[in-house]
Amino acid sequence: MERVWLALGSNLAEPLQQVDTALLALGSLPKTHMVMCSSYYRSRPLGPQNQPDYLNAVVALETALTPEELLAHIQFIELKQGRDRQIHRFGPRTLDLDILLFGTKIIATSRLTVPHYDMHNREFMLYPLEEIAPNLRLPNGTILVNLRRKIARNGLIFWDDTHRIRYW
Ligand code: PH2
Ligand code: MG
Ligand code: MG
Repeated sequence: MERVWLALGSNLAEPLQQVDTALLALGSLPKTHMVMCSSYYRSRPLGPQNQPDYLNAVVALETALTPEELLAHIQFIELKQGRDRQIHRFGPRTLDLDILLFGTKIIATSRLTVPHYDMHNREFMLYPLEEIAPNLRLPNGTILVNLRRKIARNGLIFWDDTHRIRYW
């Protein structure tokens, strides 16, 4: 089993429901267990500014799936939840599931880049990740806390007042 960290994002069609539904789907993947989920955060859009704020969160899973298998499953979950792949790369979406880390693997294929190529620049990935993995190191040895200390703040706040880590 490998410990995997996924980032969740939604800024269309009831983001709270989208992310809750995605958690249920992730929890029922084969050979996979949900471990924990960060609080839900509200973040300003990266990319075009004429789109709603995002709900972002990070989950930890234990899985015996391969990275490619997990990718296929999460893309299917995105599709089931109405993901339109035609829209702009940084445009609005009902659900985005990104693999941040897959154990200590470093993957660079045409379909997968792990660790996530831009996580070190994204407040909405680093803060939720640190909430559930405060002692994490990246595969190259970088300490997560040191990355988080360096990024510019961009107004990240909790989504609502029910913020808490959830454990399964
Ligand atoms: N995802 C994007 C583009 N911009 N902005 C925020 N705040 N959160 C996201 O998850 C996000 C984004 C493309 O995946
Ligand atoms: Mg994505
Ligand atoms: Mg993304």
